[in-house]
Amino acid sequence: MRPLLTFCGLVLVVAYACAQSVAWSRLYLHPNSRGFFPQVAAADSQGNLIIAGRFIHETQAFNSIAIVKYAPNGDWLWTRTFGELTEAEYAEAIAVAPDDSFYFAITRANTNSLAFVQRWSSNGDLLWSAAVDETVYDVIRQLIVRPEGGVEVLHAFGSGGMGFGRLIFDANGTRLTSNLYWQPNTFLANRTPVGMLRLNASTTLIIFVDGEVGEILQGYTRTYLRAINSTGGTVYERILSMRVEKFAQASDGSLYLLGDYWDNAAQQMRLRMCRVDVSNGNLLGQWNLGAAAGDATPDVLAVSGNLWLASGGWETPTTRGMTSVLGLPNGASIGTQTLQGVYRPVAGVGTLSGALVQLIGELFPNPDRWKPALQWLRNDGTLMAQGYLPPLSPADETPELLVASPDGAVYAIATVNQGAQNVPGAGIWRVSPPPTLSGQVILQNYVPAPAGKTAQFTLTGGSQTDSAVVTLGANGAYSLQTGLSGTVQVRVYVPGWLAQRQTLTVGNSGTVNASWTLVNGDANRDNQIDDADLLIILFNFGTNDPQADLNGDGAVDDADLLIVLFNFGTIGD
Ligand SMILES: [Ca+2]
Ligand SMILES: [Ca+2]
Ligand SMILES: [Ca+2]
Ligand SMILES: [Ca+2]
Repeated sequence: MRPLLTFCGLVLVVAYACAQSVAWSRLYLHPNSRGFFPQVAAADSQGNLIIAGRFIHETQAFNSIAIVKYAPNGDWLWTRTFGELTEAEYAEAIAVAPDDSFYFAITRANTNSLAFVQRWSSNGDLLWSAAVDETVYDVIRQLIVRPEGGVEVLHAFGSGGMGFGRLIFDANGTRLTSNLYWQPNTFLANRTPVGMLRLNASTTLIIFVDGEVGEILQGYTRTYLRAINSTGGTVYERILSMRVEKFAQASDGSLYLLGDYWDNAAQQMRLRMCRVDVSNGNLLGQWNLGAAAGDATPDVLAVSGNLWLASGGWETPTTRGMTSVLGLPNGASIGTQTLQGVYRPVAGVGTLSGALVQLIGELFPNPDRWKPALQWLRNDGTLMAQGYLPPLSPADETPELLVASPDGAVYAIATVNQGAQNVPGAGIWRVSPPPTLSGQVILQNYVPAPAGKTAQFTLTGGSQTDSAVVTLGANGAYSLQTGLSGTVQVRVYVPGWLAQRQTLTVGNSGTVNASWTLVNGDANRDNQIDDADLLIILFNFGTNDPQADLNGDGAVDDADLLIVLFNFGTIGD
């Protein structure tokens, strides 16, 4: 086996990432079929996994749909199928409702393609199925569950061109709204929907691409942001100078978009990002991802809080690879990773802890076969864990889907071939998050609330070190996810207090509770309390000097002097 994901160039901070914790893996083979191909997946509120895809009948030519549900412990719960023997069906989109029923979109391909919106119970009962047949071509792109009930549908349709529709179904399958935006009567006649974002109960943002602006053909495709109201009227429309493929909303409500544009100097398609204020469509920022230095494809965009992770595969005349960039809302990068070789970034998700997870495919030689790998990134850019997923087959395992479970784990899904039998199935891996330390950092003799103070954590396990700056919450509460496990020495330091070490036993996942009570009195911040600290208090006595005001009450007085005297001679860890 080749070394794990050889890094070249800059690396996302710590290269000492630990192996990740795979809770279980399964190979789902559809009974009485010649193969199952996973297409969409989602997790419900309990962490159950729902995968849907197409399966090939044993003797009939036209594939149909299978939906499979697994429990978080790996138990197979049920399989359901949908389709006709004389037509081919494809899974297009899935969205889980708060009651763990789910909406599901299917295409039935024929000379007239037909789309279906369906609702299934959490037990796998088909509650209703509504056909959508606007034109010859009908394919649903996206489903969004409406908090007030029902589902919003982004639909691609057309006949000799491509337009889009926004449809709304209520929870019982009645179509309430049909806003159809037909293809333009232009040379390309093409407005292809990319996705939608529900802004509030009455406004939805539609993202679509068009190779023309005002009927003039462009050198590369532009992206349109059109916010529509409840009757389909335009609230605003904006044009972005890139072709968007991926989008994700940040916790501050702004929208990140990842796409490509024609770079004249390089004579290549290069990656570009935008950040947009969705309330009015105004551009908050636009930047190019120059680290993906080649003909690049916008493959992955994931967001945690306001932090973004963007990845793209690229090619130059002499080499190829993939580049990932982790960055801030202003576009500044806090970490870049470039892998040279045949890699494919497949998907990325933010997780419960704030970590970002990326699913990568790597092509292995002799014989050529794809294998999936995962990377876990802390939101400060630290690579906490990475590794290949344990093999389910010696042949191709092509990574397809990545789902964040609400319990903090992720599900990675691949199309797995089985060598001699060559009946593909769905490989499923449940991967537990890296371990978390949590507890309290108690700042002794400190009057103000500790929330907002920062503590410096240094973790050492064997030859590996992980450093992090953690902002304390109410009562000094903290939480820190790390890639280190086993016997880990943890040192916590807050300037003004003495550092303290503890030796902890850290599992491959799960939470370790550990609290610290830090001794006050180190005015000069050299990690010991002695004459020097005493002199600082005495010298500033009667002032409000913040360094000498050890207890933080705004005055340098007897109380601060007593803190030093009481702890005099103490040395930190
Ligand atoms: Ca079929
Ligand atoms: Ca049709
Ligand atoms: Ca000192
Ligand atoms: Ca004081």
